[in-house]
Amino acid sequence: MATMKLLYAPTSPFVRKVMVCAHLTGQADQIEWLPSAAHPIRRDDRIAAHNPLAKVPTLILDDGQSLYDSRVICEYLASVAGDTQLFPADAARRWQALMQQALGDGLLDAALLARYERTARPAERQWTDWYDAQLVKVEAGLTAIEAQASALALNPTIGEITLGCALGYLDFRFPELDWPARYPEAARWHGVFRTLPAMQATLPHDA
Ligand SMILES: N[C@@H](CCC(=O)N[C@@H](CS)C(=O)NCC(=O)O)C(=O)O
Repeated sequence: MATMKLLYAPTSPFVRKVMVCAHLTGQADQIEWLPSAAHPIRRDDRIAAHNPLAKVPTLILDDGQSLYDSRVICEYLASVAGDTQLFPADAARRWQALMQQALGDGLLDAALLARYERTARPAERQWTDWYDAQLVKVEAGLTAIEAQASALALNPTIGEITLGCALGYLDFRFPELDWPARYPEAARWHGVFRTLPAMQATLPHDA
């Protein structure tokens, strides 16, 4: 029985982080997935009623309390399930996982800004320098992932989940970057990580 509702989009990499955590902690069937249309310009009142930022993911608990953003929701799901793998207690592993999450989230923020520049802004107002600068952040993020790829695990923390969702988003929305050709260690890890059942069950797709 569903005890939580998630305002979600099947294309969102931040929603995917939450869905992967829900699968890994055995809570996917306790979540009712509520469709929404998050957009930087067109505010979706269905989301705004629960999150002033009107972004997905937004989780609504049984008592009506809402939780956002993906970082908070993922940690909430791990805590409710008594999971100690996703957010390790050991200090060194915890900071590493949280840093990896920050890296993946930051790469995604830049990729999303680049995509919004091309898809949400009228063509005559688009700024190539802005777009290119976001892609510089994406490439620098990929370089950082490549440098640590040999240490990435398949029994994931929130760090690996976020990096997996970030790389999956680039495959989905920026195939022309062909990042696997230039970051072979990251590509090798992601090639196996993407086959995990929780990743396969949450592949992004246009609605
Ligand atoms: N830091 C947030 C980012 C969430 C985010 O940017 N979500 C996008 C969809 S992928 C969104 O709702 N965009 C609408 C907007 O920018 O207003 C998180 O981790 O959940």
